[in-house]
Amino acid sequence: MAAQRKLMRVLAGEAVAPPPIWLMRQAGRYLPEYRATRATANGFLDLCYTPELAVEVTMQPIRRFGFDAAILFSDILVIPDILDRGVHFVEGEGPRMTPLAVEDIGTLPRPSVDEILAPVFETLRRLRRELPEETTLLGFCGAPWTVATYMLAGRGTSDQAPARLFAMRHAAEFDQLLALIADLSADYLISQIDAGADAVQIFDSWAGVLDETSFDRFCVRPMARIVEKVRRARPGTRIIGFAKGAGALLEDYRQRTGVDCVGLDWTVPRKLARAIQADGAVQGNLDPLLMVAGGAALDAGIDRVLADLGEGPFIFNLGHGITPQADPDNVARLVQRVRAWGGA
Ligand code: 1CP
Repeated sequence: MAAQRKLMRVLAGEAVAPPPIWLMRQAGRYLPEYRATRATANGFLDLCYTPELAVEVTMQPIRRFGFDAAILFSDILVIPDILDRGVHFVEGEGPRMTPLAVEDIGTLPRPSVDEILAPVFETLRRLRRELPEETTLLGFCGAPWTVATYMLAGRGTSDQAPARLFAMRHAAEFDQLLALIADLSADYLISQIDAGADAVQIFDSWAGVLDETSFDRFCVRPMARIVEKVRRARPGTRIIGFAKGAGALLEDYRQRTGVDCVGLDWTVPRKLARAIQADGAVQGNLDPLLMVAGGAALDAGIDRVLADLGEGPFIFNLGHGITPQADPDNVARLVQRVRAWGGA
């Protein structure tokens, strides 16, 4: 059955009309039912580590909109959490943790992902039982560069200067950190596949702050390392790579990393998007703010993305996560319009 799911067919390189659709961050604060469940949890990480609650919030957007994929409810920062970095989420501000110093790198623990993240795998097993047969179940993790930016700064920043400076000053230790995160992330994804994920997405949300050489060293190579490790352990695993802001560097991203599908943020020009699609699946590209604006601007944006990318192997998605200000009615309108599309 898994191979026939619409989204899985696209990941195998098939063009499907209308394209399958899901949204990054589809479970989240723009949904009143999410806010209600969130209020019953003892903090954000409790929501991620309590299978009953994580299953509920993962299912909410599926029930409401009937997306073609559900994405495990968790966060990319569970990896720093199991590395004992003191991860916590400050209401209205975002994630915080103890900033990593150069002398900490050699002393980081080597946790067994399988044991320590057992509740996450239980969430996936329950989800596969609850989801409609035709719905793809996606697992995910953060890419090493993006996870490292949070570990080094201890929080989100606008330009990731702390991580970039660290990489300039301590190249050997930085490579060591990326390799550690890559290996843990590969183990994490392998266990997600074993627990029922059909495919996985790797989020490199901060790829866009790097020059070409650093992008190659910090994003492409660690991504290739994860892909290689996962495929060696679980041959045929389908992987989506999302390197936000990478622009022209996305041109040969599929070949250099080995991912099946290339995520496109909303700034990727259509000419480049189509060139990337010439040799395989792409996903994304709609400006997430259209989910706030709605109306004619939303319709025009949807139609443009479908006209440009709908004919090749394509997964409809936003160019980044949906924001808390998005209107759920606009999401319903989006799904309806994409499903009504009959091809160009
Ligand atoms: O209090 C809350 O409800 C917190 C909001 C929230 C949510 C709903 C956070 C904190 N994480 C999540 C869930 C989440 N995070 C998912 C769940 C599944 C889904 O998509 O529905 C996923 C895939 C993520 C991934 C994630 N977390 C990324 C990569 C994708 C992206 O948006 O770029 C990143 C960078 C994070 C870190 C993070 N976690 C939370 C916040 C607010 C942030 C960003 C912080 C920052 O940079 O300042």
